[in-house]
Amino acid sequence: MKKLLLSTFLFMFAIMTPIGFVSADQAAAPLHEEGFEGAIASTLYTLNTPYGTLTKEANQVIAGTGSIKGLSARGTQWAEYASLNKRVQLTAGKDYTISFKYRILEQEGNFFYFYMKQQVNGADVTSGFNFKSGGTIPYRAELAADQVRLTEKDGYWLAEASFKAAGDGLYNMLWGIQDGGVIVIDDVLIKEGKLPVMVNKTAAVAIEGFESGDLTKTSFQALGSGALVQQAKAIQGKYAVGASATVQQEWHEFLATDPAKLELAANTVYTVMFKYKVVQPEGQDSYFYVMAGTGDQSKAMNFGSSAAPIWTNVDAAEVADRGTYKVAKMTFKTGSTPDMQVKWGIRKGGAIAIDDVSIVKGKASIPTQEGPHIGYANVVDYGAVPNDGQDDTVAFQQAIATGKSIFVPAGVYHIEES
Ligand SMILES: [Ca+2]
Ligand SMILES: [Ca+2]
Repeated sequence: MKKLLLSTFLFMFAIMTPIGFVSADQAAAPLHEEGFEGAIASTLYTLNTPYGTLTKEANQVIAGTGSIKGLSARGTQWAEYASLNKRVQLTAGKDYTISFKYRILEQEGNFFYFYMKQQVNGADVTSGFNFKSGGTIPYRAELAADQVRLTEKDGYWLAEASFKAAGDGLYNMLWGIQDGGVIVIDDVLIKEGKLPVMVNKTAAVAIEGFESGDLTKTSFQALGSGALVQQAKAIQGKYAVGASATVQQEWHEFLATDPAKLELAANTVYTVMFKYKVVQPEGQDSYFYVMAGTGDQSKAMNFGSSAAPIWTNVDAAEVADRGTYKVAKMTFKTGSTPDMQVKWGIRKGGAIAIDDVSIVKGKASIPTQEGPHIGYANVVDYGAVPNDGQDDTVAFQQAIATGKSIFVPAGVYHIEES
């Protein structure tokens, strides 16, 4: 069985956003699975009167034809509506993950909760978490932050928690409501293994040098006159993206992130950095620009032949001169619109080439030293291939051996413990 070495790597990722990291450990057969499609007596669950019922109402059910519904009034402190009482055997020292779907039908007075209880050496060991509308977890017991995850899905939320069984035995697992609220839960699943560490697989793009010679293989799309250019116009390597516009073209966009491959989260700080070469200088009242977002929420920087931004509405925009080309960066916070793109354009004439584009979460400065990947070891450069189902362990080890910070482009990687 494949395991993820992620805990070893996490500190290295600390300065970069870990991206696209998904465990390969998905194959284990569930220990327990319940979708509440039949009578409750046919399940291992106990519903506690008056809080728990089996609902078959189509507008309440999450999946299939039945879900469990928990309902309690304001002022009721600990309303345990459902339990899975000592029916699932767990083994001491093993990691398990429990997941269930839920939908809140009426907002909590205080919180909803899920807890596990077990006797270890005669003492109760309790672990679990409280959760609220909007996916917040006000309290966790005996579970680290990365062991509990609430993810919004289409029409419901998925709760996942992983834990190490403190002792052999049959656990008591229970679901409840604190101070009123109405909730439905469904599709409870318990399986061996830790919660895979998973972040938005398109949260950022590694440094893109366009060296595949195929824009469709990147997280970018060409607009207008934008196209891959070669050789003389390339800044680093063989390819760059080039574009030109006439003085009559006021806002000529030529490159954008592909929203199908790269999604910028709302209200999040990102830094976009890229190299550029002015092929035909901008004229008077003319400039090149990079922008994120639209309308009132857009963040932009205008740049050109000078080694400083021409104009910007962000605090952290920079241009550095590297002789034959320049490096520009803009740190910006996205607005409340979740589908933001980063776009490059030309206003009123000029020609430009863009290369080595990176978009990462958080702040970053233009490095003082130049290198093909500006101080980062990109695992892809060491042979890791995302999304191919093959083992990437050696590539990661080699990238780590460089002593540089590790950069992980979007995708799924498989790493085996040795
Ligand atoms: Ca169901
Ligand atoms: Ca290049």
